[in-house]
Amino acid sequence: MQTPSEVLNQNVAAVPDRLVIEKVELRTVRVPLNEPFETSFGRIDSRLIFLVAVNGGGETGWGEVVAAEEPLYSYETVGTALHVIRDYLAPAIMGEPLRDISDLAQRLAPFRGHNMAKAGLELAFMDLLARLKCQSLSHLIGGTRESIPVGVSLGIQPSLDRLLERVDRYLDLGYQRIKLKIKPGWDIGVVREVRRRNPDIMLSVDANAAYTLADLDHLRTLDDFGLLMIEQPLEYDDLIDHAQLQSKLSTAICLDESITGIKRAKQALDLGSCRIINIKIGRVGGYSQAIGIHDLCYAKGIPVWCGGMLESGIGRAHNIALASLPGFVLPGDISASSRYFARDLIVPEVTVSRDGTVIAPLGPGLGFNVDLEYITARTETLMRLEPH
Ligand code: OSB
Ligand code: MG
Repeated sequence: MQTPSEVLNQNVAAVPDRLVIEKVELRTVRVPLNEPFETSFGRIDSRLIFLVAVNGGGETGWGEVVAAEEPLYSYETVGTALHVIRDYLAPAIMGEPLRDISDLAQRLAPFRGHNMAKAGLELAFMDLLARLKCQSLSHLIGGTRESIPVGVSLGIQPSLDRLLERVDRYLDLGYQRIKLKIKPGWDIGVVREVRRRNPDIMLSVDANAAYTLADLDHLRTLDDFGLLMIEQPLEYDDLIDHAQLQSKLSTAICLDESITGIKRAKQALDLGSCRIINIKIGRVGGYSQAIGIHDLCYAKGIPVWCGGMLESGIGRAHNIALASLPGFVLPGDISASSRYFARDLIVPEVTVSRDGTVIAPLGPGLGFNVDLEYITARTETLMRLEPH
């Protein structure tokens, strides 16, 4: 059987003759969140969504840069990504014909880091290719699953009662897994109570790097609660301490922040730093890296799942396509549009069915319509870039 990487190379190798990117449009769009989202590193009330549109071959492809406004989850921000795409990345891919996806990746490779900026362009390019080939993104990358299991990530709440109410609400809606954001002071007691009331649910926690190895004994208490995983307990760029911690915990560690590409994923598995990987297309720099990590884990029997960054429907549609690959065996952080926003940037909005799944659409590209009218109404910055 072909791996998704092989399918991708085969499908995308045949770029329509001389595909030239003629224009790149960058825009930021502010959308309010239905409720504030709080993690160990901060709290936000709205999302400044960064959209990328690329034109070529008479079509437009859409992508999203998932960076936040502040460098808290990652050093990248909306501001750094605007700068890097405008001044370096977009000029490197416009004008000259592109042969295939690896050609695009090669043109971006000389620029170090800035994975979210690179991914935004790659996503838009992949949507463009899929549209030109009249194929869904899921099919283009070798997806095998039409129905994607999903969970919900619940931020730190003002009170335990409020968290318990949210847990009940999302379980009632069908979500297959509940993930609780934790930090020192909002951890053991909260997890104990959620578990006591819901003995059989798939439950996990995400610390967003809020602990150190000095917290070993504290973190070990989490072993009592039958958690599916503990996500990124230690520093954001660490593999070594996580390997030590994993050797002393029975619960699986899942790495998020620390896995920035295929090479880091290999190192993490070799070191024993985790038993599960959260794949986010933005954090790893695009589809090629994301699919490569998937293939590596699939070959080794390591479960992966698709993480989220409170994306608009455009980023979410890409996540849905990615999560249709066979190795995405655990529920992703791919929730319904209504869990985040009163109105999404795509039509129809993403919905979660009673069995806790979302459907990977079959239409060309993203498979959703981009709501340009609403996007335009909420646009704060718009930049049109053309080859010089
Ligand atoms: O660590 O997974 C994370 C949101 C923003 C930044 C980091 C993370 C998250 C989430 C929410 O957990 C996932 C989502 O529902 O999009
Ligand atoms: Mg995380």
